[in-house]
Amino acid sequence: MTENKKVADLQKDVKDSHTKQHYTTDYGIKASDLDHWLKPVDEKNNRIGPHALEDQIARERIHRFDHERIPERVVHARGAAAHGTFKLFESAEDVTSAGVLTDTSRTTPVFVRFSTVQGSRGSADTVRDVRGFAVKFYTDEGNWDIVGNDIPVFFIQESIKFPDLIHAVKPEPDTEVPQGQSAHNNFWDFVYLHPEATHMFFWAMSDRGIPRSYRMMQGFGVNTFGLINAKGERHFCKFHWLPELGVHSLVWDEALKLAGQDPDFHRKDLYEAIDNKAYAKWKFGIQVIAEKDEDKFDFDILDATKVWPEELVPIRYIGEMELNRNVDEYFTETEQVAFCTSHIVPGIDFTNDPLLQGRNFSYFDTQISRLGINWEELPINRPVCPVMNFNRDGQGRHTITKGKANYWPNRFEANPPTGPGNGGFESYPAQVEGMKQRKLAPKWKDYVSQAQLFWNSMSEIEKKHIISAFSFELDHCDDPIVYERLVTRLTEIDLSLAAAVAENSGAPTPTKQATANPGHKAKGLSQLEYLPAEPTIKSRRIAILIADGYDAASYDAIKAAALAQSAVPFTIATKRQEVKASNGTSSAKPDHFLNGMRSTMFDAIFIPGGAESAKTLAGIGLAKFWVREAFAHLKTIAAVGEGVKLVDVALREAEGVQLAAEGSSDVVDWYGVVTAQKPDTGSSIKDNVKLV
Ligand code: HDD
Repeated sequence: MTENKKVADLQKDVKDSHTKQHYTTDYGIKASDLDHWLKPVDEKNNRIGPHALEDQIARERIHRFDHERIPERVVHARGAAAHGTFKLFESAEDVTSAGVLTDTSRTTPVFVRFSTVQGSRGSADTVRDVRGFAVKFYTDEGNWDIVGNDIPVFFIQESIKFPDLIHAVKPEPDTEVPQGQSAHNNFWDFVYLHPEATHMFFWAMSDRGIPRSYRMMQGFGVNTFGLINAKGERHFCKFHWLPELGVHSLVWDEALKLAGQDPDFHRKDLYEAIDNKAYAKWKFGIQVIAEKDEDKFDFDILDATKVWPEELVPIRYIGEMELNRNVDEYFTETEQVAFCTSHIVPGIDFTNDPLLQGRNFSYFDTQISRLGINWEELPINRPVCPVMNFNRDGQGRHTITKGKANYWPNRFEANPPTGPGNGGFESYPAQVEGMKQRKLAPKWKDYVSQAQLFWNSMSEIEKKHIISAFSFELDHCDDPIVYERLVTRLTEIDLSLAAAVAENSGAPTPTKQATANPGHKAKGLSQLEYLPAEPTIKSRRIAILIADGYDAASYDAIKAAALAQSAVPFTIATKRQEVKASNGTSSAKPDHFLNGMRSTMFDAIFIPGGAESAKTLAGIGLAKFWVREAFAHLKTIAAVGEGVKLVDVALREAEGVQLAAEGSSDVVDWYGVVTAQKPDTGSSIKDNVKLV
């Protein structure tokens, strides 16, 4: 860990709060009392008087507290972050001169912040939304930020529309509803009125919108950057992150429940994995297009609403990132980190991607209102390479710079720019043509082809999930013009999809495919293609359900087996006090008691043997519900010996509920078990029970 230059740099500022050092005020005097405001006290008569304004210690504490909040990010307010390292295993020197992408001996520190987009800082993690995936590389040549998402395309082509997009998706202005969701009139109204959003909203309605973990998401730089090599040649480039653990999602019922049961599910998952040394890893890839090939595609390669299909432009994986250190303090690191698309290093350049051009303005600007003009001096933001410039003054300036040279040119020839060809940043001398106008070129008009490509490339179960997601979202829109028009947009992609969504959302059933769908498919769009190279349970959470009288042998065995494969076993019992095993000698200290957790928080459930334990659990409604709910969410449930009894009773009763409810599906839905569909068949719990 010490090889991480950024972590070493931050340690200079880290204080330990767990010391016996006496409390001091901000100006350094030791305080003798922190519990009372200075005031007249007449102890004899039991009387106290008003606060003395004089108490500088009490005033300082209140003043500071009053100003603790800063504006949250206007988007991506809710996030979690970690430190790590980036290593290159193959030099990309044929296309770039950037040290971070050519020097395979380097270990470059990174700081990565994942986020949701819509919700405020206190919103839930598991909502349906796009996830931010922002990486800051602290390179030897300065900071480089890839401010990306878990979805490779964007809603709009022109950055001027960003305020409208965000106003439309954020809670509506009159009621400030809904929080953390796009399921409302304004969002669907806006995206209908901006057809270019179609491709991205298909991605957002797919399982990509409800990831199982930040560690199980792909990342994409989205915009088109330029790579410049030592010969001065330019290639167009898109950046990719591929998770070692594969791409996995929650099922919608789980996501909904977790939003209430454990709103911090994703951030805890990240911290827990790193604490357990199950370090998350991603491969880093580039897609490059030579300048001469710029016009060879049906779409404009600067259009952020389009992917570059891998069949046409293969991804070259050249590096690996590992997240291996949790933050010491949320605010100073995760909240104060500030990413800018304009942070690039020599060897990388911008292109005329219009969205990127606007972003380059916006990020720098927003940091000033969040953090003040000297935000790049904050510990988490400052580079690990030397910084020397003519910046002076401004609120919260930290650096003390000696001497008189605060301008260029100066008579001291102090801090000169490098001049051309000496490793300083040089913009690529690109040819610029065209009349100055407020428009895009004709090639940018096709919004249907790639949305169709995405839909066609989905597996059957992914298609079902997309239909459910559209149906859920539009069900939350109560203005008929919104859901009716959106269904007409869907007829441009696929009629059967549009008809299914119409039925669920209340729109008239469409009968005509509005735009021919030639049925093209592409590699890399279905997330089912991204399973881990080797099947793994690393970092997966396994709940072991026990009560007094459990079988120590099977309990110990599963725990040891889980730990051996770097999974995380949790003992869940009828109480949190010591639980006694059937052998009369062993016992277990549970991590949680049954009602403190829910099956949604785990990836698998194991029930060890032990007649008394199984009997107790089988008699507890909540224990049975755990099994049923996990079963309905298609989780692995394993039981040995008498532990099978709990599974048997839970699932037989579930079938009983289903049968008893024949003709009255309300009752079934009330149990919440039928709504979750088995991903590979879409069958209900009743069918699943028969499979057992
Ligand atoms: Fe953005 C934050 C990703 C378009 C303006 N954006 C922000 C973050 C991510 C993205 C991951 C959070 C960074 C963090 O963790 O601090 N944004 C994207 C992607 C886009 C995109 C992948 C499309 C390619 N964004 C976009 C546009 C604009 C912005 C077109 C404005 C013109 N984004 C911002 C912002 C934010 C931001 C307002 C809010 C907080 C911040 O920048 O630091 O400036």
